[in-house]
Amino acid sequence: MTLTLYLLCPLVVFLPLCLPLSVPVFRCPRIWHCVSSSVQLLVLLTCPMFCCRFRCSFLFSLHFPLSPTGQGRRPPTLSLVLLEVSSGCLVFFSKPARALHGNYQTTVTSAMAGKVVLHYFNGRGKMESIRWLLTAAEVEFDEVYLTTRDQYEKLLSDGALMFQQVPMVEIDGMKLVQTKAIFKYIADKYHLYGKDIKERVKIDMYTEGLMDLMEMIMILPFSQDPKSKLDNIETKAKQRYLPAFEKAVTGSGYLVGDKLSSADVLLVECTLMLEEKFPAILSDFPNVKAFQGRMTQIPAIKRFLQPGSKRKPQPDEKYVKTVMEVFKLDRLPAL
Ligand SMILES: N[C@@H](CCC(=O)N[C@@H](CS)C(=O)NCC(=O)O)C(=O)O
Repeated sequence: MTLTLYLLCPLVVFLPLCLPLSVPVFRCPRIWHCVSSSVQLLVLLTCPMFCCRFRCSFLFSLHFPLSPTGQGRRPPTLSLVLLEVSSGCLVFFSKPARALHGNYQTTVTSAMAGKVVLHYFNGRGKMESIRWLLTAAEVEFDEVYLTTRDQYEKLLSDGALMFQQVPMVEIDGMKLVQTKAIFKYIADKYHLYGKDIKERVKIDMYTEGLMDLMEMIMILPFSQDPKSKLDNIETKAKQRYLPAFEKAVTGSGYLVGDKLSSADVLLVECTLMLEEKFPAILSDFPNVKAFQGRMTQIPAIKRFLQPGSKRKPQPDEKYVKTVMEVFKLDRLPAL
């Protein structure tokens, strides 16, 4: 519905003006200006591929309307300028326009610049560990937030989501899906994935364990009875996971080998997540607490923890609502 309105909007604005004056339409530079602007706007609306170009020509035509009669360039009247500016605003600031063109431009300009682009919701979910890892590797990234079903369907129809799921990350000319695969690729590329296969398998074991634990916390906002789940998470964290990490972070101070790896980055993210839910949980795990203290002093991580960074807050109702709308879920799944 919104998309239809969005497509019709330039017609609604321009046709009443153009139709009564359509003869002899090409003699009058002003009318020509109107018609050409309408066409430009229509193309801009229907064809995101050309939106940058047409935005430019649209703005250009504001200043120099061209007439095919050779009467040349004339400044448009104030009323024409106001008309175009207001219809332009309608178009550019409408919700679907922002979704389609904003995302399109972010993707094109970032991908062309070789920048990493993350496609996910404006929330933590499965993407947050990837944000953490890119941050630790000091890799800049852009984000395209999924806010509407239309955007998700566009990704599907573009064939960008191999299993119809996000997270999806554009990197090195590829569109990667599957969180763990993406995580490993980034870890490997930025030398956060151990020095040999023995280190790598250890990093994988820690990573899998941490992801299992974090997944339990991640799905809480989508659970029908989150309170009862919390007790179970706390018990598992204290009895199963934290004791293993308490042993592992002695020695070099890193989980694996003698340098930072993706598993360390994940552990610091996980400990902070646990403390949000259970503030005193690390009191019985002094080595893990000390590890967290060291890791949060790493400059890139320290910056990430400051307000205004790309780190996402804990999920709220708006985030849950958006996820449910995008995936067309009418009620919380029985998790
Ligand atoms: N194994 C996948 C699972 C991804 C996943 O479940 N993504 C959710 C959003 S967090 C999704 O796209 N769900 C839509 C669906 O499964 O149809 C991964 O780890 O990336």
